[in-house]
Amino acid sequence: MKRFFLASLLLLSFSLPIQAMDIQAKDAYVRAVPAISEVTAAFMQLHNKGSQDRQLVAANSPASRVVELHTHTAVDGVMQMRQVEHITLPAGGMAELKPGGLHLMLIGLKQPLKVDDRVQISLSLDDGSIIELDVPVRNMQMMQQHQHRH
Ligand SMILES: [Cu+2]
Repeated sequence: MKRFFLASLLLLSFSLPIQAMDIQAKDAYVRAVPAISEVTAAFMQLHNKGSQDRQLVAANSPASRVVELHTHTAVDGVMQMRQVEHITLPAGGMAELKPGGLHLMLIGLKQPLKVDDRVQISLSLDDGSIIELDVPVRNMQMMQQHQHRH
């Protein structure tokens, strides 16, 4: 019995990091906002290289009071933000968090975020694993102008 218990512990300690490594965040950034703003949004692609669907169930950041999972939906033809319980990361696919769609909402910013600041964001998944991200602050307007030039 004791041996079985130890074997289970070993399995657990090996399986958690492996599952977390299946999820990779790419092109993550936080939108720079005017100093008076107390909210901003974070965007990224979350790739799931695993064979099982994963759910992003929560997010936290020391930069804000709370982080909510949000999406945009059209209500009577007007796009509105809505909080969602989780964001599905399909097996072998990805969830794209982008302007006008899914995003992380940082609410109650503790200090102004300037371009090139770094924001720590941790993502909690439904299997109990946590992904720590170090995300740069970007100026969205500048990025759009940059894209037009090419
Ligand atoms: Cu939002």
